[in-house]
Amino acid sequence: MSDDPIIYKVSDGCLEITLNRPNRLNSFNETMHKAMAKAIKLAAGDDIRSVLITGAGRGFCAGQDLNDRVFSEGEIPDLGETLDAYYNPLIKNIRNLNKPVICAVNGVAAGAGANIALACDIVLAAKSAKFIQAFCKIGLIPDSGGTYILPKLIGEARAKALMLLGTPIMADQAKQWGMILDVVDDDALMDKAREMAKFLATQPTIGLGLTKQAIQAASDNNLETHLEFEKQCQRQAGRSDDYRIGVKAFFAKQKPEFTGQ
Ligand code: T3D
Repeated sequence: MSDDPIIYKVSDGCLEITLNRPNRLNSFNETMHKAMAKAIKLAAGDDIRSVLITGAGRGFCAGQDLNDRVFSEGEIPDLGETLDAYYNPLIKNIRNLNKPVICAVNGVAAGAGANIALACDIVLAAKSAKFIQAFCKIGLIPDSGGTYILPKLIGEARAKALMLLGTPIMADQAKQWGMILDVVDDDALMDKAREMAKFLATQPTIGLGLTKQAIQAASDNNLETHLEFEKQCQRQAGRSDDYRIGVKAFFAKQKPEFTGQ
């Protein structure tokens, strides 16, 4: 396998991104952050209609590479800088991307690694995978959108317990709590994730992107505001080629051949 910290390939409209520092459980250093930013930028292209993120080796991602966080006596770091430069833009790019992002959690997902996975739209995990809000073990707070997204997924009580205790949660339990969509046998994970990503890449991309944005906006809106937002989204969806294609195919009793436009 390549030595690049991020490997990406495009096939059939799907961009597959692999975090690739397996000896460090795919934890992020600056080089990897920069490569990831480049890969995610590609996702915005018209030719990409779904994104799949996974990790190489036995882990998904162990968050920040702590080798870069060994400080000399008296040195006081500003971790806000890394969040500004890398983690926050990554989370915003995943959430703002107007197309579905699948995460295949192939192994342990810890610290920012867990929260990057949870920021994705559909999370599948290998049976052996676990999620750890490891931040409390080193005196930090959960970042990468964790304190925003996790309580929405599993409720405040469970989110607080995971984040204050740093207890690992296995994939099966994560599914049971509604944190992820599904658990797959380890050796079947990538086939299942790729199949889903390929399917999504054949679907009406504009409509799916707007659906994602509407769901994400819902909990911050009141009903009035949100109905208005849905109306604007529906207006936009109604102007897409895929809407016309979908309706035409319905009456012709044929499978629609969506173009993503
Ligand atoms: O700093 C900022 O800019 C702010 C942003 C912060 C975001 C964050 O993500 S902070 C949280 C950082 N991550 C962690 O605290 C997790 C640290 N890792 C672990 O707790 C454990 O490694 C795991 C629970 C993830 C997995 O445990 P296990 O027993 O399966 O594996 P291991 O033996 O601990 O790790 C395997 C190797 O990966 C090992 O290297 P070695 O001994 O074989 O040479 C280990 O040191 C390395 N590794 C794992 N995680 C990291 C790491 N190396 C650097 N940084 C890591 N985060």
